Amino acid sequence: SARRSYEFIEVSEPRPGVGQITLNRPKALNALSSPLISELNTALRTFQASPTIAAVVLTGSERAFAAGADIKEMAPLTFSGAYTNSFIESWSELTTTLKKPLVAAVSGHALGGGCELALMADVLYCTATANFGQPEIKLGTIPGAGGSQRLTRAVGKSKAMELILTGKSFSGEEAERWGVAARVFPSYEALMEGALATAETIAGYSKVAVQAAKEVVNKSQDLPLRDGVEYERRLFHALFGSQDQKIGMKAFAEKKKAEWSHE
Ligand code: CO8
Repeated sequence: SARRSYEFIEVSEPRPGVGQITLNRPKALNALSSPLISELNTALRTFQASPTIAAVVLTGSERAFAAGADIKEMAPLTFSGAYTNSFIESWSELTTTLKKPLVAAVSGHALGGGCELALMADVLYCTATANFGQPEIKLGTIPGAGGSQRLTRAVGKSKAMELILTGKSFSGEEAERWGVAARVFPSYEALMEGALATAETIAGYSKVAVQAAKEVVNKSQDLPLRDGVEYERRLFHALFGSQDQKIGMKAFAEKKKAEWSHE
């Protein structure tokens, strides 16, 4: 079962096919300590392996999605210690472990590593008053979990430079306007309803097609256009070998609802 006990996160299955991970370290505004990240990775692996979960929602509290990496844990780190232990590397397990779509629901602070974690999601939803930013420069360091790369791809070089060099934060409303967030919501309740509804919609489709769709969109972030288009076409061709392509197109012709085989 996906249910087991964690100290810094909560795990639930709030809708059919939907797994939810709630960061739950309220005393530190969900600062992303190594033990928290380790629990997050365990929960992601469990959801990836679960036959009943088809999409995942990642959220924090109304006050904080996550206020960053744990500054108190990082303060004494040395170069050689961080380098040889690959500090932060395990954070990106989210982007490699989970082949099922992940919707991030961001309310409150999403700063530093919290902003970077949100940027790793497949779909980012937030409240209008969410507080995003990469304040690392104020601590004498720089983003370390992909922020300089993913934020730049999302908002363009000039805006990313401004944000990362000044450490100024930006609102959920701005995040939506700049394309960082797919949608913005007026309240935490509306945010969670929106995120769960989207995850449930995704979970209602063919698992094979959903995984392929996530894979090809992600390729657009890594590959030159020509290679990305070719990659998409190969996978598009491959899906003619799935049962669900036959089921989906037959159901359309017969004006029926598709009953997916997930094969
Ligand atoms: N790490 C550790 N503890 C934190 C963190 C954090 N990032 N953020 C907040 N806390 C703790 C506070 O220390 C405080 O604890 P205590 O009650 O024991 O003093 C508690 O959470 C509540 O925080 P505040 O009292 O400060 O709450 P406020 O509402 O006054 O302020 C803020 C909220 C504005 C979010 C404020 O807490 C803040 O500025 N936090 C730090 C934000 C920040 O700089 N984040 C970036 C960290 S650096 C980083 O993430 C690098 C990422 C690189 C990727 C991986 C490499 C590490």
